[in-house]
Amino acid sequence: MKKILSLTLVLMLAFCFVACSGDGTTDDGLIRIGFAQVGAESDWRVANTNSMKETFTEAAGYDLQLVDCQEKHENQISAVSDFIAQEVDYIIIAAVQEDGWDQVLGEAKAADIPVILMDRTINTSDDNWVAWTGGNFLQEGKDAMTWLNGFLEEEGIADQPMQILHMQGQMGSSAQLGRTKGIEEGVAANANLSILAQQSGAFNKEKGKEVMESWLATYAGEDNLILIAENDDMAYGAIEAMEAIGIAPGKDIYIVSFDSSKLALQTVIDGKINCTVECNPLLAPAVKVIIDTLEAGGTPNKQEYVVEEFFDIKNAEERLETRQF
Ligand code: GYE
Repeated sequence: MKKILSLTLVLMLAFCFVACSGDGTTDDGLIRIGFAQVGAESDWRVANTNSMKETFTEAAGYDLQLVDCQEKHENQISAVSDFIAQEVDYIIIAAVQEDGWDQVLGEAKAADIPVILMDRTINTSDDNWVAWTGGNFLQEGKDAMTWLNGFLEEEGIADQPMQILHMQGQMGSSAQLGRTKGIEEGVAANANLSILAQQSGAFNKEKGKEVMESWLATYAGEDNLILIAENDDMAYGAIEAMEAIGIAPGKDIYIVSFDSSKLALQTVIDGKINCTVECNPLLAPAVKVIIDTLEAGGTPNKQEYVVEEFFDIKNAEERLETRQF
């Protein structure tokens, strides 16, 4: 009987040694990453998810657990709580909204799990996260307005009053807040520009189409309209709404959008989007640099902006072929 008992004990200990290792790494030595992704609302987001999956593979030494949070803050909070309970090695967040992070990130900190922010920034103490990488949304908004001013000059209509239909992204996300600020500042700085309507299309094509349909019902007869959509997908929806009633996108109504996917560059070449301001979703390699640095005991850069440009009829064609998303 004693023998059986001690054999059971040995087996139990052996099992525990293999299955549960105290620091949260898996028994197979993989680095465990919990990634709370916004959702799948746009081409940008899908490219971003793919970038993560392609970079953090098992072959490269990672165990990536990806949670699609369906654009809900509550889902992100529970995903992050689960990651803490599982004692993952790193938590990566692309945040649905800027606010509401203090408590759960305090818990991650207490559990000694480094939090890396990707794409979106959040409102919380800097001590609650290790590093951030992504685009400069305020700058993107400003770049859109600089481009627009130049375009209106070239078209010879810079002295005419122009009316902007401003379609915003997911409200409360840093991408929306930054771009909106840049756009509003640009409008305020040019006496010939005004915002005729402002509404969210939630960064998605269907919603973008709906919002444009409702705007067209009221404003289709107005002159000098410009649509500024805070991402390409909403612009695609708006283009469908315009074409359905015989309005030529890019001509009857000028269009500026953000992200610059391959499809957006093609739409520029087709003359339906006049400018798309770049935002790069292929952020996983930069996140990997952060993790590699931490694994080596180093300190990663706190904030790392990716380089961004814009595309219009002058450069879209030559850049389309090498475009990666
Ligand atoms: O522009 C939009 C996506 O946060 C930069 O989120 C990202 C934005 C991107 O849904 O298409």
